Amino acid sequence: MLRLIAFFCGFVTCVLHAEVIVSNATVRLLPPGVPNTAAYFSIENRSDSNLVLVAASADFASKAEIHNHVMVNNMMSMQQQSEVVIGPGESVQFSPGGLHIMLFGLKQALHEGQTLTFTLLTKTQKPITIEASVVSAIQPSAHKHH
Ligand SMILES: [Cu+2]
Repeated sequence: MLRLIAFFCGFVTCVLHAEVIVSNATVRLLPPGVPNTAAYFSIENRSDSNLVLVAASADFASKAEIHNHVMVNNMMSMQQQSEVVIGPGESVQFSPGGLHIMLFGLKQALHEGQTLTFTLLTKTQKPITIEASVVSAIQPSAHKHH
């Protein structure tokens, strides 16, 4: 019985000590034939030290990069980020028009509602595995041909 209690305590402690919370993870579904897409999510750092994201990887794409949209000569363009720093207690949104995980060279066709897994690599902490669902970008209904 004691052993059972110890097991449960260990489990609860583990859950309470989750230091990085990722929510609303999605991968954008684009029309067939579009080779690249992007992933979005919110990430919260509940630890008491900086969380530094340095890279991303995904089995279903040939290359994954951390990108941000920046203004260059009055033009919006995307740039790879060498690191994204999330301070203790801070949350960062990866969302359309801002930070995102760029996924180059999809190796498979994606389907609405499918779950995909990708990984964020950090400077000092363990890699963060993220499960994201595939959702289509909101498109004007006039563009649908059914
Ligand atoms: Cu990008």
